[in-house]
Amino acid sequence: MAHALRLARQGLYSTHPNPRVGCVIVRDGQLLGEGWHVRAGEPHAEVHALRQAGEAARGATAYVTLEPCSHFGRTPPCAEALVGAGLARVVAATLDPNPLVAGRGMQRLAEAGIEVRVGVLEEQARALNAGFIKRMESGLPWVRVKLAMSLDGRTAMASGESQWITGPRARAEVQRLRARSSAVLSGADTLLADGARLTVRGAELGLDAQRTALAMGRPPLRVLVDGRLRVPLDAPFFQAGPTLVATAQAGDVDAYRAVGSELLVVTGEGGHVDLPALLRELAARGVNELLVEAGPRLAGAFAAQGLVDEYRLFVAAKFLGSSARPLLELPLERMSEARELRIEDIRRIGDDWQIIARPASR
Ligand code: AOF
Ligand code: ZN
Repeated sequence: MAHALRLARQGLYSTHPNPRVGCVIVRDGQLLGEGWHVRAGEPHAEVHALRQAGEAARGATAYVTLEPCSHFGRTPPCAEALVGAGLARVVAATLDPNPLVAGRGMQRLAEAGIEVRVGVLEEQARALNAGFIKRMESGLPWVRVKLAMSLDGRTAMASGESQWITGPRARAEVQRLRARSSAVLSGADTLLADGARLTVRGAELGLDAQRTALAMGRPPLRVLVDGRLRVPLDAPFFQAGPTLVATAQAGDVDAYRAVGSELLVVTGEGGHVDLPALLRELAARGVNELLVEAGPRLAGAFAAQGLVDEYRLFVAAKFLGSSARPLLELPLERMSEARELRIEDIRRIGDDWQIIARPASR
């Protein structure tokens, strides 16, 4: 199963909106076939592994990182393929939360007399597809908020000057975070301040040629939250390809369409963009993982509304001083209001540090 998980991770940048899945077929300690799901519309992991194993699959064991599917989607059901190939045993890391499957895959296998087991390296398997699982279970994407700050918790000088707080290695990591996401989101403040495009740039990913090609073949949807439509249509963001603009007021739909952009009106309280409604809409469009790369106000709004699943905090070893801007606009008065986080990982990236943290409540 550990090997099947390694295979599944090959699809990190390309399977959207599908989950990343790997499969190996084994008999008497011998590897007979292996495969991973590359992209939606193409064969599932099991199909690749079965093709490789051929007749040898009869009586063998399949390890799959996700319950084999039982439905006709873009491809036929893997459970049937496994039954047809005569597998003796199928071990799945975790069940498929897709309501079209949800246990029916394992059930079909068991009914055909195959020995089944679920729950091997389940935690790792679920972590790899946290976005897909959350979308299937709650109709919302996995929201990952990227923030970059100095050791004294500042993000930009008072002037707004903010680029290059962290070094090239950390920026490459952010590129990979973009590339694995179904969508990347920012706000009008950020785009107006630094002309961000939110694109994935192959040369900056730091990946091998195969993975770079997979990542570039499926660029994330770029989303702008612009409540009052302040970002002009000649901004670099719009020049870099199709986008989705979420706004709180009616606008010139045709003008946005002319630059390859879709205008989505989602008005919430106080004339702001209704972030939960936007998240539901993104999930409905198949967004599993959403990367939020916003300034203190928008990132603060995501935090204040309890919409964040994961923080990626890049910390640069420098002080920006007391007149620089804070990381999040989150006006809290008392210690009792403090937002508790649980740190999952801290690692050095070049001269910077990356902290992965989750709200303690999740
Ligand atoms: C598997 N093995 O490798 C994957 C599965 O439209 P389709 O046919 O690609 O089906 C997509 C659904 O199939 C997806 O939502 C998820 O439930 C499952 N993904 N299942 O047996 C795989 N990628
Ligand atoms: Zn399948």
